[in-house]
Amino acid sequence: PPMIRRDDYRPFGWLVPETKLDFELGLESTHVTATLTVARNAKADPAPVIRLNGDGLEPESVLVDGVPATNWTMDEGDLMLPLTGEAHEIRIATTIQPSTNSQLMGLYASNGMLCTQCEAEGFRRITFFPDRPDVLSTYTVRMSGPKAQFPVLLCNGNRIAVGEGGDSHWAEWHDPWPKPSYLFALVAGDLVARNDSFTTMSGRKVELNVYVREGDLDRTEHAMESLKRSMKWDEEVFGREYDLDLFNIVAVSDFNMGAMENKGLNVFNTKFVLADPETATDADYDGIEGVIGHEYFHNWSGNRITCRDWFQLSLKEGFTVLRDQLFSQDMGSAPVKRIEDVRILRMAQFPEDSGPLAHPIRPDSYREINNFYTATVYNKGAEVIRMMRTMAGEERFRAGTDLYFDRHDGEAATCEDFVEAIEDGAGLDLKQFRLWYSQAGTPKVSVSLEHEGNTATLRLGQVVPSTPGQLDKQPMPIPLKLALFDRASGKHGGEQLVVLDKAADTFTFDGFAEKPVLSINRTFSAPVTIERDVPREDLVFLAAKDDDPFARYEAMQELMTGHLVAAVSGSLGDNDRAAARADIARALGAVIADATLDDLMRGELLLMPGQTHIAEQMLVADPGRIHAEREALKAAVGAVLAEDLVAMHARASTLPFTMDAAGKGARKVKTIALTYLAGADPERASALAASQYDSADNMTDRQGALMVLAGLGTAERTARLIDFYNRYQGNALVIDKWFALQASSLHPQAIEHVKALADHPDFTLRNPNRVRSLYMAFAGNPSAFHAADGEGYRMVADLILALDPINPQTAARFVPSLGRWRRIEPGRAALMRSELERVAAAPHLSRDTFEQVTRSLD
Ligand code: B3K
Ligand code: ZN
Repeated sequence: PPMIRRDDYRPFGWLVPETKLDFELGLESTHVTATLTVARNAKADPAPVIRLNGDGLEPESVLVDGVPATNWTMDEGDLMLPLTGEAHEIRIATTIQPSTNSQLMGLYASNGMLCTQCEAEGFRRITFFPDRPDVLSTYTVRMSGPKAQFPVLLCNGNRIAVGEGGDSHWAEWHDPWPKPSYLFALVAGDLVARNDSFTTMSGRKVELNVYVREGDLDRTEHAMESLKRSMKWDEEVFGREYDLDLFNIVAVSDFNMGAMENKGLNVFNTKFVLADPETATDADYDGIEGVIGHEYFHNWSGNRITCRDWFQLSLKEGFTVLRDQLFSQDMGSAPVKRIEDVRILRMAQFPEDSGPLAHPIRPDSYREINNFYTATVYNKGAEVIRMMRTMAGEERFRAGTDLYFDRHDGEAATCEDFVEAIEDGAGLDLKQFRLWYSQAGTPKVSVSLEHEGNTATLRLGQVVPSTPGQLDKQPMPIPLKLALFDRASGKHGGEQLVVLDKAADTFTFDGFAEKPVLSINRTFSAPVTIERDVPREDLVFLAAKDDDPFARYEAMQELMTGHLVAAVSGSLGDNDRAAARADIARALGAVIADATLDDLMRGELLLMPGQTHIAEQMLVADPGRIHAEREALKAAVGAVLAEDLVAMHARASTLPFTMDAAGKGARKVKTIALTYLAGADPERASALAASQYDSADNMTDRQGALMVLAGLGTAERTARLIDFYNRYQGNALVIDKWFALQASSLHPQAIEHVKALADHPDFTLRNPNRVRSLYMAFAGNPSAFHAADGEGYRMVADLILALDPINPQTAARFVPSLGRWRRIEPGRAALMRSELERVAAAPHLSRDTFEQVTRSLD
């Protein structure tokens, strides 16, 4: 497959002001007639032939200005049609088969309904079209089909006409806003809606619907409330108002990702719509609020202003992730949300940035764009824009985004357009800052603090590591929020922002009779790795006293990570190990006892660093040893703090179920207590977990208890797993949890459990949620996936090979876990590599999997 390059961008030779689509709907076969009005694009090179992209389509008839055309040719699935005049009308008919569309791109059948997914290049699987984001067109769509099978017919924009005849009916929709083809959507099915409305700041009354299958309606309240909150928040915080009279959300159970921001018709994975306390956890509720917000916010950052080409993806995704993060921060606990977002970044993006698939947030080339919907483009993209906001301050940043929305409304824009608008609107000089868009790799910042007389001297250095295709890097501006604490009083004289924009720099601070304690990269002001030699007592100090909650969390993490890295590298004697564990247990004990903390934050401070994060600190990691040391620390802490943990569990258990911060916090610390206890005293933890499970009146408690039980070899385990399955049989989202809990468990036989579950009658490769619930959970379970004999690697490679012909987009998502081989100890690395080679050697690999495997082996 060819390599597409950012530098090769050329505007399209034709404009498509109007698009008319006619769908005769059927699950087996749908007939599509597309009528395009095209006109020469004065801003592009003359194009005698128009390229209409197609993927697996055959033209049944091609008419130009009403006359059958015979001079067209096919090029790699695309239809090439010579055109002589300035403007024409092209009409093309095709027939597609939704029910055999297992890729879930284009028009496909899910559970008896029809729906679409067009981003990035799915529209070309529906009809021939210039399927690129810089071709904006106004759509009018007519659809007809059997009334009984498809009582609900939905499309973008507004419904302008309906009619019926015999068993069939039709609807016509018009979307007044010009849009690229990737934002097209159509849904037809037997659906019911929760209906509501929102009145915008200028007084427009918008009808809101959340469409689901009959029986799911009573689980849509949270989605609807989240939507209304999103609409209000975007008006208040970004000045953005909704621009149609109708906003529809449809939930479908077969979906490749979370959701899709189609204009006026968002299509969602059921996982991000359906919730009630009996079946959804607190994390599920938060996920729904975040994704509903994310897709809604795309209406401005993505739809009103779209991307010129797919290299600019972070223009809409990075910015929209930042917007959804800020929204969730405002809806709940801001510090806890920030900590969660940093944890995701470190878990998903840092490894990407330090591995074979590293790429800048604005990539330079790709073979398959679906492979670039990554944590780098999304989450690091959000961090990059967040840094601009930190440097400008909220008010000036808002002036920048106002200018951006104003200047580029209705356009297909670039990342450069965004940076310029922030520069002009916020009054920032971002010349050097643009490197964040072009350089991949997580910068390493070295930090040391010296003290002499009354002066503290801070020495900072930065290195941006080499990444594939980028060997030499330039220093980037790195905004670091910091504070210097007086040891005696536990106070600091104010937070400061320093911007490190050289390879090395020195900053001095006067007025310190004694060496202060440094708190740096507060709120995680820059997405970098801090490298410093810091005494454990300073970390204990910050963990207890820092007034920035993020910095407190960070100090706790550093305390545990530092110890685990030392322990794994074998540089610790028995005494050092015991001393470190004692310090950690004492710090954690102080967190349990600290009455000033709320439980949500307490839970964050009690979390152990994940195995991926620990592995990231080492050049080559031994997953077996990391796992062993991490479990040993957990057990040691659990033993020392057993009574405190049991008391915390008991205290939190007395709170009745509520959805406020107190209720959520109580549930969070309960399960954390069980986790530590399970390491120290499995029998006691098992009994406590079983009683939490049995008395649970909500999914958070039930799932948390079952998660702990699933990892233990106790009698309570099997009975609860069976109970859970029987209780929720038929509820796909909950059965997904049942698969995931077992696949991610600490149980020594987890690998055998996964094999058995793959043969379970409820398992299928055709539903992405189910595939992810078993195999993503497994690939993220270090002790099972990294089994020393390579069995885990073999299973994931087998999955990739089996899934690739069915759903290449989802199959390719499993490659990165094997692609980490260079950072793993040599024995396992060889096994991982040979599995990648086995995949690479398979015939007929999809473009998706081929690209990921090749990059991982290079
Ligand atoms: N824009 C879509 C993602 C489409 C992914 C295509 N492989 C959802 C989102 O980011 O909001
Ligand atoms: Zn998005």
